[in-house]
Amino acid sequence: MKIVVLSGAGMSAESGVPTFRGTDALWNGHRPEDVATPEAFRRDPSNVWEFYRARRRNLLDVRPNAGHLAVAGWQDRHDVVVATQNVDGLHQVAGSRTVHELHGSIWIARCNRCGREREDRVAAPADDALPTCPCGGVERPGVVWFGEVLPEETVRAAEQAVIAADLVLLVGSSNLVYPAASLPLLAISRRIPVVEVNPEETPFSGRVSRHMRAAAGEALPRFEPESWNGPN
Ligand code: BJW
Ligand code: ZN
Repeated sequence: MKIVVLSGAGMSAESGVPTFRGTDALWNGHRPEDVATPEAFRRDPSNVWEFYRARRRNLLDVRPNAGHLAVAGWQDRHDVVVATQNVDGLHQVAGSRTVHELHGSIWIARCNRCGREREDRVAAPADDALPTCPCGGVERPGVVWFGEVLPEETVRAAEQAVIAADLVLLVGSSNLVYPAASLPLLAISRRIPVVEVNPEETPFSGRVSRHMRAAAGEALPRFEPESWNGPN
């Protein structure tokens, strides 16, 4: 069976990673326009790095949860592709082999001048200085901010996986941010079954084949893709 898992911040919530929207969420303490836009980085790169370094520090202590592990476990029996909006890398740590990171990775630093990318698995350099590239440019977190284009190849690969899927799981996203939210719509428009796992309603809850109102770490280990046989 070809399964595509479309995941958002709720997938990692039970690992202790804050979501973006809702109580105690990231966008309550920080305005996205101050920390997650190219303009914010141009204005105050240190402030933006401080936000991402704090998140990196939190992530260094974090492990995949039962939801990530369930998804990785399905690979024994199924062809599983993950397309995630998350930048935390937890699907890969859990063992998922095909992961398309639609919004990039918090563990990548990219030069703002020449575009060189490097893996950067530290919370902060010793002196808290801005990281720089050998070319002299300032590096930025390798994530996709508001107003930026998503990596084209990654989006194309995710779309192709969705089109070919027998079953799509939509896990832990508010489905408010585009173009990532176009992926479940693509599945719905092709009449591919979509199972949503989210304790809350989203704009797509009324349009999916089944809405499991539960946390990812509870619902996914119980979910057996092979016994999916239509809405109930
Ligand atoms: C659980 C749970 C548990 C809790 N188990 N579930 C149309 C109108 C207006 C604006 C736009 C539009 N179309 C596009 C835009 C612009 C914008 C956008 O979409 N804005 C909307 C907010 C309106 N999009 C963009 O700017 C994108 N780029 C773009 O469109 O480029 C085109 C372009 C064209 C021409 C010129 C230039 C550009 C880029 C968007 C990038 C988003 N980036 C961020 C930050 C990434 C880096 C980082 O991590 O810091 O990505 S924003 C933030 O939101 C992050 C997330 O990936 C993303 C989505 O959030 P997600 O994952 O859905 O999390 P939450 O918190 O919203 O929801 C959590 C859910 O989990 C909830 O439903 C809970 O109930 C649930 N949950 N616990 C299961 N245990
Ligand atoms: Zn450079």
